[in-house]
Amino acid sequence: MPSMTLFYSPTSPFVRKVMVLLHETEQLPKVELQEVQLSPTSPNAEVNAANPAGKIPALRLADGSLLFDSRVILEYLDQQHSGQPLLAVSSSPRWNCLTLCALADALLDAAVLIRYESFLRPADKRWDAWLSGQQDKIERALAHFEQVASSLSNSFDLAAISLACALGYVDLRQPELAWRQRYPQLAVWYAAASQRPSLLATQPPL
Ligand code: GSF
Repeated sequence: MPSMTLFYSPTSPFVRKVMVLLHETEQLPKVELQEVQLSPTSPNAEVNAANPAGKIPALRLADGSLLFDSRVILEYLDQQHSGQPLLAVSSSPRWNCLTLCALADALLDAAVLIRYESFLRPADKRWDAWLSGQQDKIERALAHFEQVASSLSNSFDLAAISLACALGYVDLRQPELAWRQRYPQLAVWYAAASQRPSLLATQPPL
């Protein structure tokens, strides 16, 4: 019997992070999915009531309290299972993991903003310099992950979940980016990571 409700969309990369963690930690039965459609220009009233930022994911707990955003939800759910924690407890690996999580989320923020600017905004109002500024953030983040690819934790931790979901979203929305040619070590890491059952089960619909 599910005790929590997740505001959900199958194409949201931030929601996907939560779904991957639920798979990895065998907590899927605890969560009921409430599918919503939303964008900054067509908000969802229920999501606005759950999260004043009007964004998903948001998680309603059994006592009615609400958690957002995705990083908070990941940390909460990581404390609700008895397996190996996906966020290191000791200080140096912990801060390293959280910093990589933040960079993967920054990459995703830029990719989502580009999606809104190019898909939602009327073509005659598009701002090319702003779009290329966001694209540069994606490129710098990919270059950083290429540098650290060989030291990415062998265990599939919160940083790995965030990075894999970010790369999956780049492939979905910018298939022409061809990042694998420029970042070969990252490509090798992602090729292996994306075969995990948790990632295969949460692939966004095309
Ligand atoms: C970002 C969530 C987000 O942008 C988090 O949860 O980590 N920092 C937040 N969610 C998008 C959907 S998506 O593209 O994953 C969202 O809810 N957008 C609606 C809006 O009004 O921006």
